[in-house]
Amino acid sequence: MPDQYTPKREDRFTFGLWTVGNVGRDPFGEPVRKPIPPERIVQRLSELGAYGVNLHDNDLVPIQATSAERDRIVKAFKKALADHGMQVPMATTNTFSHPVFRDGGFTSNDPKVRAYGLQKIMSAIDLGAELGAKIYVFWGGREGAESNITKDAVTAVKRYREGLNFLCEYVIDQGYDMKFALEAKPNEPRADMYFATTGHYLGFIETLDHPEMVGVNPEVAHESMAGLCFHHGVAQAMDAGKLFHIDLNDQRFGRYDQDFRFGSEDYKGAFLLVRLLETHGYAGSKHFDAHAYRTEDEAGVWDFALGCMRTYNILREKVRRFEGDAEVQGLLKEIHGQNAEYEPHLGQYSKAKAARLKGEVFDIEAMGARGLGYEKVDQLMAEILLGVR
Ligand code: GCO
Ligand code: MN
Ligand code: MN
Repeated sequence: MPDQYTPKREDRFTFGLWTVGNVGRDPFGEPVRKPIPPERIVQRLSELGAYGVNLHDNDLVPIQATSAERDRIVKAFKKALADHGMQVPMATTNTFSHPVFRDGGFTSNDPKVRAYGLQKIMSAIDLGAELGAKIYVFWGGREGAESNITKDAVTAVKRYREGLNFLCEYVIDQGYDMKFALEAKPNEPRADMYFATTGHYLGFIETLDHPEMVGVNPEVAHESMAGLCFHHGVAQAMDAGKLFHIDLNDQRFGRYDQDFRFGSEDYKGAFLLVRLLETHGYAGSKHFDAHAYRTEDEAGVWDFALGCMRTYNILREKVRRFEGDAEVQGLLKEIHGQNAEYEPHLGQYSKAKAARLKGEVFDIEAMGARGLGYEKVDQLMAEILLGVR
């Protein structure tokens, strides 16, 4: 039965073919589900209210396909997209599964591998452009090391930059309307990956030839694996104008990449993330890079997909309730409006301001003795989230 949380196209929810298509293989066990054909994924996600699907080149076209096979597969896929009103807002390249990439694509010590990597990515970018993707994600799954004696880490960064600069020029040369989004992960599958966090990438982007074409694609699980606060990483990317895309999922703290259903673990973190995205006007795809528990069959996969989207919408409704709660708003006003007469002392430097500030007498004992009332507002948030308010 549809209700107010039922996903709609305008919610811009997307899934990767590899996410709902995940067959449940893990290092200890064989697949538990059969691959779902891309056309059925498109149809089922459309029925559930998603906006689009994203893909790696090889989620759709096998790595060794001839160009005739490729064209036939892409044609059938495009027909499914058109039949079911679905978009492909983002595409990416698999530069991690094939043994040739055992030591990375961009950062491999072997220039022949790096050359093949560039060739593969250019073809995948062509595929993405053909399907209408405006965002192109780079997740360097094998760009890292087990032993830092084997690859010079400074050279690795330079090679990554060289590869991205090459591909930015390629996109410009082709006249594609496409931007890049870089996705960080601290480890897995490599012992340590270069650019371990979104913050590493935000610094690196400014060293590229076309920083305006490149942003980030933070993932909940990845920053949590590093023990970091995802919320703060996303906020910094937003402030920099670099939040081009986002990978939503969930994760128990400090574990391997669990890719759980969005909002399945940390309700408070998920609520605050939805509030951040909604109140700061994030307009990109809300992409779920997650997969169903290995306990599930295909029916469970669709329960999982619907669950990701419904939880987002439920949390968005909770955000509305929170923002519309008079007591909460009163407390927030006190918190954010305290000592407002000091605001003019801050901001842009001037000699006069500096002189005035240096002459000001602050009663730091009185200032330091004041409690801030944060317990109360956090509890009100908890009560709204827990459904008793
Ligand atoms: C992972 C990553 C990937 C990427 C995907 C798209 O940990 O496996 O999150 O799922 O997001 O390759 O770039
Ligand atoms: Mn991941
Ligand atoms: Mn991801």
